[in-house]
Amino acid sequence: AIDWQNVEHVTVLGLGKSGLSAVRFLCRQFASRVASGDLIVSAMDSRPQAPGAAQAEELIGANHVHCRDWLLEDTLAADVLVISPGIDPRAESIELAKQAGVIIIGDVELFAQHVTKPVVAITGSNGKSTVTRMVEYIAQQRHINALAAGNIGLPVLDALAEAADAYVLELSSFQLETLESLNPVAATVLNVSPDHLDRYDSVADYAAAKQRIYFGARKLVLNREQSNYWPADCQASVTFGSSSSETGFGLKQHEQETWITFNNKLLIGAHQLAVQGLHNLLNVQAALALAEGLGVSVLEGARRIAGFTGLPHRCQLITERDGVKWVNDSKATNIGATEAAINGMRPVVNGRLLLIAGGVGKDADFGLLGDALKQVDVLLTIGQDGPLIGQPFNGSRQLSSLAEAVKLAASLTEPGDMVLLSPACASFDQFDNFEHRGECFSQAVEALYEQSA
Ligand code: UMA
Ligand code: ADP
Repeated sequence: AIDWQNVEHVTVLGLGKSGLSAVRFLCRQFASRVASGDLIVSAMDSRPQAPGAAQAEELIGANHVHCRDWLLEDTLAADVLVISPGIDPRAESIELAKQAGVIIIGDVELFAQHVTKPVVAITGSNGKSTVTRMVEYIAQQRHINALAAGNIGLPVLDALAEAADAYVLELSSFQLETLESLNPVAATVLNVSPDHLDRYDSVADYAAAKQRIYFGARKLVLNREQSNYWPADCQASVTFGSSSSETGFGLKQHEQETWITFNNKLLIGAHQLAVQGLHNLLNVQAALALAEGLGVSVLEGARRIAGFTGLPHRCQLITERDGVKWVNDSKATNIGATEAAINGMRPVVNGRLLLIAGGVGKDADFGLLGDALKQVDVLLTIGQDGPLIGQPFNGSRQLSSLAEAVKLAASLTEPGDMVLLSPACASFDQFDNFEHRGECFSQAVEALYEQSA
């Protein structure tokens, strides 16, 4: 842990959500030292109009907030650099400062060094937010005041200031890169599929960042289908997966229904759950295993999770009109998520499956989507990398906007069909974020039916 007595100057890099929460935390934790000038807190952001600059100025003074690119002299002037997840620690000015003895830390490691309540930690390429909310839900149903935080939206250092019995953290690979001392009561890497290859050299590097979540974990929740990503020591572990299994969580067919099993005994049937798709059965398994780390037995957790209805923008049924289902899976920002959506949805479509995909591909190899696309009948693409997705598909169409794609889809549908927005891409070429993209989709669908009404 940092010996704060010997720290005179800490600089927060990035003034988005995490950076601002770090400034707030430092001002709260070291109030008297900051007030007396004994500890200097400064902050920088390379955007001229950083979102958190005004609030940071109120907290630490305008003379300590700088909105410009940082230089080596800036990073070397600090004893501690608190870097935002969106900032790559391998940047030269940060790497050289580290070599010179400056401590490089992220907001989650700062949280870890100060938290006193149990923490459940969740990472993975897909399903993080869903499983985080599931664990929070199970715990809250049991009157444990659990608070979800991290990549899901509430910065962990802001969560620390709120009353909670336990924290359920969604952690991105970026946040894990600088994490060492979280020591969670339970932790999982849900799955690894290629993502963020614009920041990592290889999938192995990306997976290695994710595996840091297991440091000091009391209970490891492991995906049986990806044992290549298990840590070297996994004694205190429980596994989950889609196969049947003597121990841990599995799946089994029973009276024409798919059931989740625990230690090979039927636990809860897919028909008893409000969430849809095979991927959500795996999410439920992981959530039950993690909630046990907070003292909720598997049997009780299974009873509680039945009422969990899922999150917006994740395989969410928007409307069913004239026998056509419109499904918003805007949160699918990588290939793995879109694959899961296609595999999860195909069995529940009687007619044809129309897919709308595309956006910013983050250097992904879309050839990997080929097998899943075989289950798609009509492919409409949008955005910067739409053509890359459409290339191998016979007769795909690239549209200039999501609204145009919705219109064309509507003209092609027949009763029994499903139109699925599952982009396999980030959204920022045409939208503010994935929520904005999902809302635009819903609005475009609503507009269709308003016109025809
Ligand atoms: N910045 C610089 N220089 C850089 C890069 C960024 O100055 O080289 C500045 C930007 O100008 C901006 C600030 O840093 O003002 C943004 O920081 P950030 O990108 O680290 O984002 P935050 O606003 O702090 O939000 C972060 C997470 N974002 C990222 O990891 C990119 C949020 O996850 C998270 O909810 C939030 O912390 C609270 O913990 C979002 C995300 O997109 C949802 N995550 C990625 C994902 O899920 O795929 C990892
Ligand atoms: P994350 O927080 O990791 O992005 P979300 O729960 O928000 O995960 O879901 C993101 C996308 O991944 C959605 O499109 C969702 O349908 C899909 N998804 C959810 N769980 C899984 C899973 N276990 N495996 C693959 N895809 C999943």
